[in-house]
Amino acid sequence: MPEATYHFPRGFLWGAATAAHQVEGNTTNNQWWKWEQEGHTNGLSGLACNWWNGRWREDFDRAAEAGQNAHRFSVEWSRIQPAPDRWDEDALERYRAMLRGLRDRNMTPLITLHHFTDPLWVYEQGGWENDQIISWFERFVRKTVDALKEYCTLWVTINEPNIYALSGYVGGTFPPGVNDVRRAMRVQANMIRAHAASYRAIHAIQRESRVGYALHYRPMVARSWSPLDHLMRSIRYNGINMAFPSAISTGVMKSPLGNLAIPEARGTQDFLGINYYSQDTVWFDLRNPKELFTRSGYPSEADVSENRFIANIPEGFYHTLEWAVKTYPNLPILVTENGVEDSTDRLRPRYLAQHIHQMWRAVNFNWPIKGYFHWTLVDNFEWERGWTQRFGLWALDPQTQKRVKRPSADLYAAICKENGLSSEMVQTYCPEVADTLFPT
Ligand code: IFM
Repeated sequence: MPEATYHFPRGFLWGAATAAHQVEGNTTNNQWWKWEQEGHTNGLSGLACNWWNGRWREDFDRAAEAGQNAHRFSVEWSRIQPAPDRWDEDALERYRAMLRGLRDRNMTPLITLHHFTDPLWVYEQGGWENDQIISWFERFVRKTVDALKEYCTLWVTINEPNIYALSGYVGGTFPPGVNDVRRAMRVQANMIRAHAASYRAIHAIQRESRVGYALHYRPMVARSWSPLDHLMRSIRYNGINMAFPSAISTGVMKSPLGNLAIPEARGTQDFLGINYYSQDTVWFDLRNPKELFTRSGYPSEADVSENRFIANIPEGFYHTLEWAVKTYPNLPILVTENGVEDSTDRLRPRYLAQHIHQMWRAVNFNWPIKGYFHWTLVDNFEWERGWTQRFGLWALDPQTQKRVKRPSADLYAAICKENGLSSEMVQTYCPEVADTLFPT
């Protein structure tokens, strides 16, 4: 194997991504907490990583010592605005302290304003199906950005709006646990409108801000040559991926149920946030009307994670970045999430190295990829899957709050510190892919 290093451009952002409900603990005033108490999840978020009581400090230390120069976290709407007519200034002060904590550690913050959770008062009035959400959310965004603007210029308005809408209103695994494509599309339409309003609001408050959203993008291939499988692939691909991108490109939201004009959305992004985990194989399934007769899975030979939640398909990451750059030429791209569930760290080192390698290939075409945020720093609460999936560079025992470093944390630290991936790193942490990543 040749000795070599794949370097990234100077100033590249390397960090991890987290979300309030998954790390803070005791976020009792949102719909997810309620959903957990009703028994819909595999365990309870409880104290999570106990960040609300200050454990973010030691985790930020871990990240900084591991060479990370950026961090993405979300603020919890239900803490900042616990009731429609009440703002919690102490909550905002805690987020300011976290931002100062990042600044003290020379880490660039990226704040997500909505990451799957809604205050109960919003949920009880219909959540994102209620058209009033656009002004509710904009008001919350104004208040929050105004309070935090001293420390942050990078904003993600909404994380994975497609997953929020489809898991809550088609798959039924997220609250409110519904199966109705029409309602899912209404939710996405309101998310687009709220994103557009927030985009303008943030720019009005902070001229130098850079605002985007984080798209969970799923590249897809048809399972066979059959025209029906190809048709299903196209329906599913557009249904899952395209609502936001189409609205932002053209002002028209594309949906399997028809198109909807949302002209104010056009052009409302300064960067595209991409969350990539895996690629799906899609086929026609008469028994699945719930998902418009489409079904997806992974090939039987795929390199899958311990719960088969993710297949390690690094080329899919490259195709994702290629799609992004072709769809929005010259628009900066941030990889806002990428990672794998793996409690034993059997797969993660090669998953990480192979995905960084694909991102390096993309960067070499001068595609404007500006940073990478690994999901995630410390094991945290994985929504309906609870604690059964472990995405952390550090393992967490939620009972004792003890953190234990996984080997991948050292690999990622080496990558961040070098601003690149070397053959030596691969040889040390995942020699099984050395020949494919560094061919002779
Ligand atoms: O934990 C989630 C995150 O909240 C959103 N993107 C996918 C991650 C892994 O499941």
